[in-house]
Amino acid sequence: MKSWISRPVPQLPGSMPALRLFDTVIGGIVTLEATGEQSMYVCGITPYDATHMGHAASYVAFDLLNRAWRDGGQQVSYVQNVTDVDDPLLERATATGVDWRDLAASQIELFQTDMEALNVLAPDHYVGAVESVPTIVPAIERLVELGLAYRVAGTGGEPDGDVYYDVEAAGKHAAEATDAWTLGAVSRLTDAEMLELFAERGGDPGRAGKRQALDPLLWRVARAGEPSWPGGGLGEGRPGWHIECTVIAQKYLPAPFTVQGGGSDLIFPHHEMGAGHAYSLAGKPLARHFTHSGMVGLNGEKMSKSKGNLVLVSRLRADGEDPAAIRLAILAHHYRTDWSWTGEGFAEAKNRLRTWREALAVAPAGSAAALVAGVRGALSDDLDAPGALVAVDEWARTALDGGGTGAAGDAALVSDAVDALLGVEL
Ligand code: 5CA
Ligand code: ZN
Repeated sequence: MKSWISRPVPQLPGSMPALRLFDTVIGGIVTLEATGEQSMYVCGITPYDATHMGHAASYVAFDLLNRAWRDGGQQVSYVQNVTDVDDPLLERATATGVDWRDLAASQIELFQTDMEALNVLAPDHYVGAVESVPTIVPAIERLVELGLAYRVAGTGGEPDGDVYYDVEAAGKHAAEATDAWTLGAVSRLTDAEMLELFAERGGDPGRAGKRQALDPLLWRVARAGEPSWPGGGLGEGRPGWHIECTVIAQKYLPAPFTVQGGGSDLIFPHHEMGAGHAYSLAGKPLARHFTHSGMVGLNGEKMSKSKGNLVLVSRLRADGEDPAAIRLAILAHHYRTDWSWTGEGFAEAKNRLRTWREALAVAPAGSAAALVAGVRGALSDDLDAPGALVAVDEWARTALDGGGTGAAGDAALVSDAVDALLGVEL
């Protein structure tokens, strides 16, 4: 599928120090090896309510990583999916009387326009679930052949043939190797915690005929009124959610790739199961590191369509707000914290942007190099954007207090650094 267009990234003199990043799997900070080539898969939207501030925050978080890597001289391969067929999308389409394809297409378009406005660098491959069905089917067939997936007989009006991943068999199959996946390897949750989250997040622990309650769906055979695609030996149907991301990542990225990213609500079951599927298919871990961004609410409440409290990037843009200010409002929160969008927070971001722009006109001679080092230092420390903003704030205060006439070279370097590293155009 077509991706969006990235704006050019200014080249800066010098480079980013070694990057330290929080890894969910080990529950601590790791130093990323600067091998010269990095690869990242960030879970994309399910296109029915794009782009709310939670979505935006997750893509801005991983955009910081992308920019930090590039500044450190690393080549980055970046892949993002779009879950353009899944239950929530179909349910929303039915509820609103819109064709699911039109709903998906309109929300993907809106999302891409928002990403461009927010200066989020585009992935090299932007890949839909629907276009990936021909690659997903053989992967599921392979899991069945390996004895790690099984068909469930239909009961209670369900048709025969839905295919599930056998988490227990998969864990045993992999158990000899030290880097093997077993259930809980990524999320480090207890069985009780996993069960609760599985039910909340699209799993079906009570489905009759499953071997384990936590076995996730791989293939849903066709139902009347639902879209379906040819599934070879699996029969007509559509793919489950976790296998979608696994297969797309394996097709376009090395194994293992460097970082699997997404919001913290994806740790379980999505990234847990994806890691399992990948190990079963390739005999190698999916990714070296798993990193997750925090959840965004509105005025202290979880942002959700049902509560009617979504803050949409497109709505703010339509109101004439500057996307650079939206991006700054997001960057004021460390990517791993949960936070709330507030009017005051947005007002602060707009003030900050104004101050920075005013300061550029009076940039003190010789001030830029230290500012660039300060921003790099903060970002290399687990993408500490709030720390980077403070560094620019301090530079701006000094500039404005100095009352000088401004040094063009320093103004240009500060402006380039804020653009290249933070994605904010002054
Ligand atoms: N299509 C799947 C991923 S394969 C999906 O989760 N789509 S989504 O549209 O629900 O979310 C897209 C991304 O935004 C995910 O990384 C998710 O974790 C993140 N996200 C969703 N809601 C929020 C929120 N309220 N705050 C922060 N991040 C969020
Ligand atoms: Zn995903």
